[in-house]
Amino acid sequence: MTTADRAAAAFQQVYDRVPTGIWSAPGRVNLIGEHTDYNDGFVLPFALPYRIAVAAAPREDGVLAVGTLGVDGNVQHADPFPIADLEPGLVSGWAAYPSGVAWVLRSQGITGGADLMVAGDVPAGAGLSSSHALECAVALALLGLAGRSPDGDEASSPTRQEIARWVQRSENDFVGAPTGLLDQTASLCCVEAHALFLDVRSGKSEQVHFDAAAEGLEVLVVDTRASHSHTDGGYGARRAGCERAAEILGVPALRDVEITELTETLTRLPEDLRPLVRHVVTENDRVLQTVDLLRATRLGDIGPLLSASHASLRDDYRVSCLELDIAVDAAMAAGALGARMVGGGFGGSAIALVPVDLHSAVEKSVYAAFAERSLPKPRLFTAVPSAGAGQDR
Ligand code: GAF
Repeated sequence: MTTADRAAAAFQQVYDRVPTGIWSAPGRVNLIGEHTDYNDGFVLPFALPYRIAVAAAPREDGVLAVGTLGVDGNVQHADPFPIADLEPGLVSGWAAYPSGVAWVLRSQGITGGADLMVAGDVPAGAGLSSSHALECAVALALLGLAGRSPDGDEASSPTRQEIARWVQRSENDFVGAPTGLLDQTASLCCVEAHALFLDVRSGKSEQVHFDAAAEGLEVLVVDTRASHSHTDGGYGARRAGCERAAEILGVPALRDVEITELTETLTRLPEDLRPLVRHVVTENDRVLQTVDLLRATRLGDIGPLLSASHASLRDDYRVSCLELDIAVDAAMAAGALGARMVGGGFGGSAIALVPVDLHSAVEKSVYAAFAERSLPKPRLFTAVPSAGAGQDR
């Protein structure tokens, strides 16, 4: 049964009617370009084959009702809430994500109530963007019910990038996580067999062909099972540090710091901000180098850039953790061409670029490294660039 089928079946059981439609959105991994999005920089994510599906039908009373189907087959219900009354701070926990989307869409004139049923298989809390997949699927469902799906012909049809910005606002202002645009854009705009090269400042993007298997390689994801959150202080502190540095340097964002002038630029900053700036500037450059290699069908050569990204996130940006470092080191020791943590950090997942014939060796090495330290067994899977969000039926 697909996630869409599971959402539809649970919808029918709980609401005793057939859903009007089913929309779904994927989680993502970011090949490279971490903590660059809120600095107006470059990112290069691709969508995972794991998705969150939302079965939906309109209601006449302006109320948003949301149920979510757990792995145990039980449905958890959020308290039904009138959309007109939604305000930041009134809804907490997982229900804040769908509610925040309804709240932001209300400001776009979408005020109709809805029954929603959520089902999915994006690993939660793994730094693979399950919450953004949920938000994007809910956004498409509410827009679809209102006849304003993206890619439509009507003037009122929003673009996918517009929807990504609305979802970001719901996350920043309603959920209270000061995240950038990477994850929503990845979930909404990625396409199969490609990575999405996005210039966050201009919104310009390019679908870069990405076929690891054709080069005898794979992207192995290691979900360390170390939990993380972007609503506690660590993520916000890094972001605030970047904004402070940009202000001191008199530039709109760290994107504007030239790598050729980095050494001199750093001397104009207080010591605590220098590593943050060094990470952002060098990471943007690594994204550009990676894109050039992918365009030249030289995926096998991006390994050192991935590993340099990890070192920079670990030593300069200081958002890695023991489990992520262990995963990266164990993968490299067994022959991975490059490896790095992905997402915001402090837990979550790492990726490794692995020659297919070394898959088992890398897997064994990672499992052994975790077992040696008595850490919970990580979850490993091969990530294949998959389709972005859309209507299933
Ligand atoms: C998290 C955030 F949600 C993204 O916006 C991005 O900043 C990422 O961390 C780090 O690159 O996933």
